[in-house]
Amino acid sequence: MTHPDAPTRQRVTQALRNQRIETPSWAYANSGTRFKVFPQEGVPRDPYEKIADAAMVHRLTGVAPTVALHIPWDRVDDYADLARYATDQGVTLGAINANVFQDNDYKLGSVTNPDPGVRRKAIDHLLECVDIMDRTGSRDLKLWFSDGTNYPGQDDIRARQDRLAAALREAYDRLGDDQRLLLEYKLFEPAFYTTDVPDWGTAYAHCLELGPKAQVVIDTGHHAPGTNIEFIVAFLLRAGKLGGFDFNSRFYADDDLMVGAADPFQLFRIMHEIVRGDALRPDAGIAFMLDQCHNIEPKIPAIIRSVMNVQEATAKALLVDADALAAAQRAGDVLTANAVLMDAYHTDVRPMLAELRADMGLDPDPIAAYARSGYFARIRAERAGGQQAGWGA
Ligand code: RM4
Ligand code: MN
Repeated sequence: MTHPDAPTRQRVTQALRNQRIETPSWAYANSGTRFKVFPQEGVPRDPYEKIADAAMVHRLTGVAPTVALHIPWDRVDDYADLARYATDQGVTLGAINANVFQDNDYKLGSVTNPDPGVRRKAIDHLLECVDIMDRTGSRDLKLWFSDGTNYPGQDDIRARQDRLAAALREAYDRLGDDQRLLLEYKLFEPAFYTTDVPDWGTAYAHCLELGPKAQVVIDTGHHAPGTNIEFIVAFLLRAGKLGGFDFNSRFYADDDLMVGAADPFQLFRIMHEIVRGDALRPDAGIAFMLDQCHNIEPKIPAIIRSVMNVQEATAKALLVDADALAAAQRAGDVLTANAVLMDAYHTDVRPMLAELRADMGLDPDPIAAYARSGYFARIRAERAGGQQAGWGA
């Protein structure tokens, strides 16, 4: 598979041309660990500047036309104006991420808090996010809850599930016809004993109960080490319950490093299941989003690199010879089946992607193009002073 034939190249590049990857507003802002945030020069000071950076990533890659917002980090007075600004820049607003994890009231949980007043406040925030979606034209409400407990006996595990279900129901019932609720899971952190949505099974069960507009989102960093994520992808796709991804990489826990940096082979295996499920097409409804933090590396090039990493894994997945694989699987030919997959994985797809970019009127090397563009010098000068954006409202 070192030299894919012309029809294969044609099929693969067509699919890659149509691929869509959403970048997160918060990845352009300052971030760090609980030990230290190292501020960077030129970092956006408001949602408009984050969108400008996202638009730059799209201009260079051609496949990142939407940017996700996080509320309240990206709260503005006039969302229609923000949406207009995005369109002027050549992008549109994507998923709205609710944030019910940074208020003092949420110490014991948000939608699962034992105090009904706190639950009301958290649910009202979810409803506010749907109001925002109406104004931004966003399709997806993405929910991640930090809710959980630290000590056995701290709260009633089962009652918390009831409270969660009631909150999700209220948010779900507020959705318009073309809107979706994407429920994200994470096994632990910040809660260390129980987490109320710890795994895909819990998320799936709640989504099933809610109805067709509720789907699961897989954040690739939110699993125990060794978890077979591609199995989860295959299962949820088959069930029609995969809504999207928050892509990033992990070595240990929720590291939020660049997707494809820690384990490009895993990313390939995930994308293979996507291709196998015919879910790459934008109209298949899977949101391919990044959820990353660039704590020590320059942010815009890191996001460009991440987009390219997803493209490379996708290209390799598209190169899998599906007929040969199916034949080997039918024949029970374990070694050939595995070899078909590995042949595709070992193909150097970078020249094909460079050629595709040239065909799309882009620079074949987006990272070099960014370095040459003068964009960084400009934002560094323009964004001197003011309050840099970070993980605060
Ligand atoms: C969470 C989760 C959410 C993200 C926040 C910042 O761990 O991954 O998707 O919005 O972090
Ligand atoms: Mn996430």
